[in-house]
Amino acid sequence: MFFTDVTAPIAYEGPDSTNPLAFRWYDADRVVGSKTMRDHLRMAVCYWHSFHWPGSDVFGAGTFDRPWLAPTDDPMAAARQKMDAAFEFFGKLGAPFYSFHDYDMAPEADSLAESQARLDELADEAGKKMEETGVQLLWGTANLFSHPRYAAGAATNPDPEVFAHAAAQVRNALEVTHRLGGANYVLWGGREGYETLLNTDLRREGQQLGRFLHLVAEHADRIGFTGTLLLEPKPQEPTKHQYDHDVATVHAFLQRHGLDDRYKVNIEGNHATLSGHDFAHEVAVAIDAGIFGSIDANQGDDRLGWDTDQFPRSVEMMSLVVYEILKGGGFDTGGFMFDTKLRRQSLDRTDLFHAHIGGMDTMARSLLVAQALIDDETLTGPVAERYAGWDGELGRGILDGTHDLASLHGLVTDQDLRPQAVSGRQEELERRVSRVIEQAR
Ligand code: XUL
Ligand code: CO
Repeated sequence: MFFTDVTAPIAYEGPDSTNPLAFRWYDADRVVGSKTMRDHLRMAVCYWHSFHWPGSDVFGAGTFDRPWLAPTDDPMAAARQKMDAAFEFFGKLGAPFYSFHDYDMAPEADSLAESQARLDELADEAGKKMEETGVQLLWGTANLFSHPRYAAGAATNPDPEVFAHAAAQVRNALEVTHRLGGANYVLWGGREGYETLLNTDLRREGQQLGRFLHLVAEHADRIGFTGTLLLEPKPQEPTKHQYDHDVATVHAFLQRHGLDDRYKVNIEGNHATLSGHDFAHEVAVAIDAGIFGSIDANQGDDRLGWDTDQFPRSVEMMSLVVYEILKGGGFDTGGFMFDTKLRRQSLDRTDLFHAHIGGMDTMARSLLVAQALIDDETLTGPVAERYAGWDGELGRGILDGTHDLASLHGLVTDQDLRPQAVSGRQEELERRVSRVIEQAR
């Protein structure tokens, strides 16, 4: 046992509770709208930041109390300890899902064959623990960015041998994800991009990435993987220009390469804001394009221009994200995955509980707000009213081709049309949303 400060599963105690190790909003079995909170939110803990990262940064060593990460000459024994810690945590927290990269579950070895053997062995153990605890896999992925071979990209590397290595690694990770019943498989292209055009053939790199994604989709079909394939947009970091910049860029790329019916997106809050968008904007664009898949639930810092991966605490921001998702029909195979890091000074193992309980409460409260916005039609009425003209004779005639430029010119001049500007009522609508946030219970 690694989390001895937490002796029983975290319980729901209601909004007035002052117990720091209890949920105030996440009441898994409570029905909201048509589903339980558990089924709406499908929340997942990530293996890498929570169990594989020691609290190091570019300036300093690990700070966290994580005995399973201590230096060792038996990396497989350490990986088993890490897995024990992870599943003890998932169970006590009551998280229904988790996610992992190949090499945060199984330490990478000298050869791909040995790495694969290690991953197969540990994945079998994970499978047993999943059966025992009922925790499910939201998604698996391959780490195609840490090893020096990937410095110039994985699929977009100028060297096809690196492409081959990445392909082989994804084949293994995809098969393991499939064996563990993963609901999705994610590809995040942290090194798929470039630093300078002086050494880059942008066109070739795009073709390589398109080919890679076709190979992955073909293999998924061949092995009968029925989960969703997801690309995770991010504009930069670690690479200066990343090809999967934002949702709209990814959508255009998928269309250009004939992949838009095969891939959806995994949208991360902090990546959305790094690309200069509101988080809710990215979700709305994905839903509109029919490529909405899943969410990495985190948030950045208002003044830091990098990916701080903080636990979600803004109900104001998350309510608008959940609202877009509910309007779009909710998650299918996706969920809210905590791609989130503790601050480096949060040394204690129990800090992992405080952070996740806070994140889960933020998402649960945001769900209540979003459902209330839908039930009260807080925004649907004003939006419908704003566009009402498009349901009238003129609006319909423009869209269905009855009108052309000449007929519209005739209409404006003959009738001396002088359209009047009307208020967008933004501040009034913001106040309506605030009232729902204050009152949603
Ligand atoms: C990096 C990031 C990754 C992906 C999975 O910014 O978000 O953790 O989610 O590779
Ligand atoms: Co992420």
